[in-house]
Amino acid sequence: MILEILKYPDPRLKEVGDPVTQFDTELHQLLDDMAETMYASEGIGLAATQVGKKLRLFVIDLGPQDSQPGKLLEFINPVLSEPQGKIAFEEGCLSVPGFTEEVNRSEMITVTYQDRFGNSHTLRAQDLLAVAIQHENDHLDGIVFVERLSSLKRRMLKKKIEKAVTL
Ligand code: Y12
Ligand code: CO
Repeated sequence: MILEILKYPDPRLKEVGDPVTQFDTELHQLLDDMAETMYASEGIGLAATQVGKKLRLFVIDLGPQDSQPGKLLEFINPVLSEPQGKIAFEEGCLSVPGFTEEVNRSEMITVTYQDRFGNSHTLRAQDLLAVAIQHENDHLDGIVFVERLSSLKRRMLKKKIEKAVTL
């Protein structure tokens, strides 16, 4: 089922997700629906907060990479650590359609997370995957990339968004 994606500045995007405690069919359905919604919207990442679910989980599929086909990744109760390096990346978000801005992130991070069955994993991620994980993890803390911009860039982008909404 395709879910409705909340659009910035919907106040529900500011909610902090609760840890997932039940690894049941309801969770599996939500993960499947989120993946379907992400693919239908041509996105590469989607967090539960963006579909109005106050839970700590997100899905990512970066699409084909280095002649390998795209792979759906599911992260539940992620915890980020060991940030290394800096990267400035032009980010977009399905909750802020039509707008992109350069955001400063860590180039490399470690993420510890659970899969849909509750098993724990650790992944060292870099470049685009590291950026995607940081972007999606921010959503779980109620942070949209707009809030990561310098105050000048943020004010300019907010004005552009307000203008687009009232058109
Ligand atoms: C790097 C940076 C940010 C992320 C987070 C995930 N972001 C997205 O999935 C962005 C999707 C997106 C899709 C758009 O729609 C189409 O391309 C058809 C789009 O364009 C418009 O809305 C006009 C903008 C963003 C991961 C990795
Ligand atoms: Co986003």
